[in-house]
Amino acid sequence: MPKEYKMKICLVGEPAVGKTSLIRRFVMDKFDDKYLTTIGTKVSKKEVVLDDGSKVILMVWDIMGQPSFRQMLKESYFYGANGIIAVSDITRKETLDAMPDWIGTIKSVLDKEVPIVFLGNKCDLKDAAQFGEAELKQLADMNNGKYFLTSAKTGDHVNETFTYLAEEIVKKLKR
Ligand code: G3D
Ligand code: MG
Repeated sequence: MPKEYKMKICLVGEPAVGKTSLIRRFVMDKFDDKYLTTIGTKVSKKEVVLDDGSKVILMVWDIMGQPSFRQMLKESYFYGANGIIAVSDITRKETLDAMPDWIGTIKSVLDKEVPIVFLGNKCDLKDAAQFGEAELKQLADMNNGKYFLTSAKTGDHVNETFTYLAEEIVKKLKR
């Protein structure tokens, strides 16, 4: 019998890496160049159907950009998260270097390990890239996760990211 699941997915990453754009692309399948910077936490909802027919309702949490956020709101933001999408921007290496800090914050709140996907976003700008697949893979391997090069602009690997995460979480729940 196909089942129904509800999951909380949190996006993390430095300001302007493309978190909000990725969610908009996934939820509405479009990219709006004029979208404004997020103020506050926002939750979007989207249903996906997995290969086995299971229905998954994804509650996708978006974060506001301010660095002070992490300390202030981390408990409630990460509380009950079933999966994490950790986003960096391939045109800014410092957004990748910030990842271990984010992982530390997540681990300090969540008592169990949850599936995590590392994204190198803005892969449509690969001429301006400051890092690539090798660095992402290293980060993913170190944290027992998966990685994708994505573009919220072209939609490259955006659906794959969310579907992969939903599948991993369901696998974990079945264990
Ligand atoms: P954030 O939510 O992580 O802070 P945003 O990031 O989604 O607000 O995106 C920050 C800027 O990067 C936005 O540009 C957005 O259009 C752009 N962007 C996001 N994803 C991509 C992508 O995959 N490719 C390209 N080329 N740009 C992307 P502005 O100019 O509005 O600040
Ligand atoms: Mg945002």
